[in-house]
Amino acid sequence: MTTNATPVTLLGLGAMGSALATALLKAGHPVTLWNRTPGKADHLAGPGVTVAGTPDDAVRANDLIIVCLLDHASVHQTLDPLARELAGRTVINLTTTSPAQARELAAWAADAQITYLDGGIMAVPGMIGQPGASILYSGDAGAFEQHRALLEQWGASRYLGADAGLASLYDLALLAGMYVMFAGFMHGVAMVAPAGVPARDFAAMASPWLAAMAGELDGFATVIDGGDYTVAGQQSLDFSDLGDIVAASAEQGISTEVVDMVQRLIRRQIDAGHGSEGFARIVESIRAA
Ligand code: FVH
Repeated sequence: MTTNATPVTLLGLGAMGSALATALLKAGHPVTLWNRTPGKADHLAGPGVTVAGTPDDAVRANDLIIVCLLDHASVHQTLDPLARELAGRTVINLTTTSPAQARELAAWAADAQITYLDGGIMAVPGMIGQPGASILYSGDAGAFEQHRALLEQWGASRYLGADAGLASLYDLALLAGMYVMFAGFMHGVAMVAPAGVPARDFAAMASPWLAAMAGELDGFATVIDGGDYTVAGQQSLDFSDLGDIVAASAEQGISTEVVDMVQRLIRRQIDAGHGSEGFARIVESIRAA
């Protein structure tokens, strides 16, 4: 075990908190653990582990406090009574919150003289400490730099700026992309199911197809940032009309909600006279709520 590794307090030993603690222990960091329900640290017992009976004891043990609880409300319920003990220490909050909640917590921390860094985890617990895991950070730049080596034990670490809400904003925006893609996949599964196609067979075809199509994102981004949807070489909105997909879905007797949503975004731009422009223009349907 490395003896000069920063000692850390970790509040919250759910699935994610446990994975974070395991990675820190593997890297030689002494950890003090607290969880609301006792017993959740039992599987982590061993050299370098101290289990605190109260959150106060856990916070007093170290200058660096990692928080990974259920939600914003549980973070306040846990930290509010500890404001005095937390003053002068650093809190890195990896609990998923909204950008506004992250900013509110950062303001609360500033009032209490607590250094605050917010994090958005782009991984599931099994990925922590493995290639592919990444965590986004925003808030106090000094805290990020000071603890960067420790943060890298969990996954690739990226600092997005002093606005504490940024990590959450990017986190939720990336998750939005993921969930809509997953919904598109589920739509495809439902569409071929009446033809007797098992979801597993469809997934084997959809996975490389969607991976190849992800290569289009860069081109869309270039058009959007350039602000000119008439640039040559793009697939037009008229060509992208999802009428056939909607009709085929209805013929299969399934819900058309997923494709209707995309079709509405396309139609709004066509109806406004932009049918010959590129597909990326649907971002304007989304921007104008
Ligand atoms: N698990 C995942 O895949 C995702 C990946 C992306 C990031 N999320 C976020 O991480 C936060 C923690 O998630 P988790 O997976 O560890 O969640 P649980 O296993 O449900 O553990 C929740 C812990 O929170 C404690 N807790 C809940 N309410 C309170 C409260 N009022 N006061 C104090 N602690 C509270 C709970 O304690 P207990 O129920 O064992 O007593 C767990 O330690 C989360 O924001 C994800 O969105 C994970």
